[in-house]
Amino acid sequence: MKKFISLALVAAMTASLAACGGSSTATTTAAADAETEAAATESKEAAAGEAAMTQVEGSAADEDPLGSADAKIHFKAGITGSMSGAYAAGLVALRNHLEEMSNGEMTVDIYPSSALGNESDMLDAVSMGTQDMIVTSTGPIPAFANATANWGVLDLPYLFPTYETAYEVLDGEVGQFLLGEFEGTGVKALGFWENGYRCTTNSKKEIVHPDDLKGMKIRTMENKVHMATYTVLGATPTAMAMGEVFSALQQGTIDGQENPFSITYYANKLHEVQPYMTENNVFYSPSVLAISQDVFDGLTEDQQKILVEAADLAKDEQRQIEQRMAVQARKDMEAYGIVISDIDQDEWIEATKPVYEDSSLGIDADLLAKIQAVTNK
Ligand code: EAX
Repeated sequence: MKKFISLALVAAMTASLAACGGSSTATTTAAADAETEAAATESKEAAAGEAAMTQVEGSAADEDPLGSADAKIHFKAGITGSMSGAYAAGLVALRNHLEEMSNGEMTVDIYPSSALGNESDMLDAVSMGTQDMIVTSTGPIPAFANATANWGVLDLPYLFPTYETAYEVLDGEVGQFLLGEFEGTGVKALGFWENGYRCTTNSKKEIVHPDDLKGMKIRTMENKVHMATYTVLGATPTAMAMGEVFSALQQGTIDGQENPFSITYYANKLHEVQPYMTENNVFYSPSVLAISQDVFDGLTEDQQKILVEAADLAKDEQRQIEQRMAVQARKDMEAYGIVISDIDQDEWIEATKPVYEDSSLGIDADLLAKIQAVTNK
């Protein structure tokens, strides 16, 4: 049984000690002892191979996937990760805003763990109106429609040096232009959420330098920019749907994969089959919350306004939750016994530069220039 020690619990213990009015020193010491004790228990459990998957503030791990049964409108939303991941957390945040702002009229029913299929299939289902909502990575988007082919620019390695530059681009002119590219595809993109900084995991050895990847079969998303990147790094990229990754790693048909800490650990528990992780942050990867255009058009103007506003509120919360998960996942994974390697990022940036010269990827030079005008400021 996975032991959950909620950070909120430790914070509450600290707060209640402080509220007892004890002397500040005594309170601080007692609170610190409580926190140390909790951390010690956590790491003992984790070291015993039973990861204490520490829930972060905003986690949806204990939430019901289905929204309020009393709601009149249920948006059926598909994701590949479990309820413990940052996508589910964002959808629960969206649900809470929707139920409150619509007086319970609208809600979100979450279908996690690829229950509705892989991201490419779910995107098609949303465009056909057989699925209401999706939170997807950018993985399948460049190949989804002619109009969205230029999304590949967002998948370039080491494009966004910080979260802040990513948000400035995604919430600004370039991001809004790309969201608009879905116009006429049957999908309405409601905003950029967060997938995270994607790192490499594997079952064989520590990866510190790009050369260490030589000959390794690394699962990537079905995304040509990501595949080109792992090719120039010397690996053999193997495109595969997320739902198949855990068993492929377990059977050894692939040596590794690449995903943010939050997706690797919280959403898919890949730490159970991946003893090595490298914090190389090769891609900052956005995700997208999208709704079927037909479903959106079927809402009243007020309902549409509420949905757009709720999605924007949930966007900021989801990004913060993803970042909290990224930090906590590294701590939990190290406590579990995963070997996590840090790298010299300049070495990796240099090694992936040829991807920017690969004309077969069809990267839109103007869009790239606009992005780099922000990121190189
Ligand atoms: O969008 O497929 C992937 O690696 C994605 O990061 C995952 O499905 C979440």
